[in-house]
Amino acid sequence: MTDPVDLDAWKALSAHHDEVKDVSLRELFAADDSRFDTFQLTAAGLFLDFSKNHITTRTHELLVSLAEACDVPARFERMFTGDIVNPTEHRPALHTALRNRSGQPVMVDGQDVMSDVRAVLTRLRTFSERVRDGSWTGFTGKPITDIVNIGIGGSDLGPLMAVEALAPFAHDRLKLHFVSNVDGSHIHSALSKVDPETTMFIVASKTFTTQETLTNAHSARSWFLDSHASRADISKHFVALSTNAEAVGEFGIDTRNMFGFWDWVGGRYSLWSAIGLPIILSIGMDRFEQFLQGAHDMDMHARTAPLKENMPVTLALLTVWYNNFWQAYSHLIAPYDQYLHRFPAYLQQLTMESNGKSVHVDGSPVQAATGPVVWGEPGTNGQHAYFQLLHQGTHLIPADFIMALESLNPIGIHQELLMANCFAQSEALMMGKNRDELAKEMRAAGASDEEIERLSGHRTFAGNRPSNTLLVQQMTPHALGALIALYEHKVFVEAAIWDINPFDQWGVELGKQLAKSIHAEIAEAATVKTHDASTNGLINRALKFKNLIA
Ligand code: G6Q
Repeated sequence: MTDPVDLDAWKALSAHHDEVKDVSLRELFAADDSRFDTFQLTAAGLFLDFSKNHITTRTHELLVSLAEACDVPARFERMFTGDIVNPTEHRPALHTALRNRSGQPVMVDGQDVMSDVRAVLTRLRTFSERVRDGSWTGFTGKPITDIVNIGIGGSDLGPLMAVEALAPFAHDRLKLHFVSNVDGSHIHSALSKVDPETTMFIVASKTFTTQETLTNAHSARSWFLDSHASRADISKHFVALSTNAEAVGEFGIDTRNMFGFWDWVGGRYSLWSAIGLPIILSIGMDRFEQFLQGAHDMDMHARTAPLKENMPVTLALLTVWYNNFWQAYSHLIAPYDQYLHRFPAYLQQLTMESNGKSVHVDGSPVQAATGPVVWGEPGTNGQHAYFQLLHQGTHLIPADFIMALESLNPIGIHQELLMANCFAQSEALMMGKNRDELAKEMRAAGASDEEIERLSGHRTFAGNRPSNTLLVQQMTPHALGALIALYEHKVFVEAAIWDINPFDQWGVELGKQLAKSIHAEIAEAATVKTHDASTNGLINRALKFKNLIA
């Protein structure tokens, strides 16, 4: 494989960067009245304004040439049609099949996987309707009121984020709780809020071997059995979402209470599968199907729209542009929507676990920087905290602003203010405030020339900070599905350009392995000498603190 940096398209972008890097966003807007119309896209109900970026039509063309040179359309086809796009685990990545609403087959090893997908959805519908309508009862005959999802990583972040994002559509009896951390405080805090007679536990684990999840699940089971419930009652209160029926059975969950998925569903891409059960219980199967439809509509767009008009491709190319040509290694996600408060955390896993790689698909080292650091918090809160660094700090941090135009809780002028803040921030980041503007403003407020001079360095803003703005009419299940799929495909396209595998996560495994061996040493409670001096010192200090060694 040719490293992307050796491609002519990459070199052309490098030369182009030298030409345009000193042209400001203000100048680009001043020179072109139609910039907003030129740099906008619509797909699956989402609107993207990408005009506030350091690009010209030439930049856009060169970026699209890079996507062509990296075979993005062919790579999309390989993923959509079940090719082994995750070669280190010998797997396809077919989250798109989970939301395939086209009626077309998706073949894996000569078998259409769609009938299995539909069968699980049908079982999930029947089960969730019983829990929602109260006909599924606990061991004392009462309807379920609380659902505790026990899972971590991909088996937690996606469902948690979506349940929160779609809170206005939530069932009015069922309360959802999520426990992920092995820190006992997490399960303790969930259990202190619920009643064993009316609580259902979902143990969500693809592998059903994850230490944190199994530890929390065992503690939940003990808590349940410590009430006046019997072992036979477990089947009314515990369900499993997993690919590992054997381990589910060994844990003591009736496999009739297990909803399966397949190894071609990656953890961080699994909220469309049975792992989405908390979402289904919260919003109901009909709305979950709208959520799948939103993602499918974005899939169709990603797969068929020309590269220049393709929304995930455009967002990915902009990330490559900043990451590799502007050395901007951090990317802010700022949802102006309180219900999307876990969306940045969810995207952090999606992007950083997928594209935090240093080798190409063939194992050779990459020459260019790969995935940036992704982070964020909902606006407007961020404006009163970290936005200072974006406006006046020394780092260039591209941002994505996400805004639903219509509030699901319209109260007074709240939505207008939220919107005003969203648009004001991207404008302020881009336009900044120069010395003349500041002087005019300060003079009008009665400041002397001396004072203006003294404060001008502190109170001027260089501006020229790029951003994208994504608008949606309302954050419905359909819109959320489209939004998540947009970012999934963006991550995929970035990986295609860098020629890395976005579907494995070997980095996660190392920590898991070491934690296992250190846990064995802590449990043995003898002085440890097997690690480096720092790790030995920390373990031994902890053992001394617990009076387990002298
Ligand atoms: C996601 C990762 C990882 C995984 C968790 C939980 O893509 O693989 O975050 O989801 O480690 O794994 P289990 O679902 O197997 O418990």
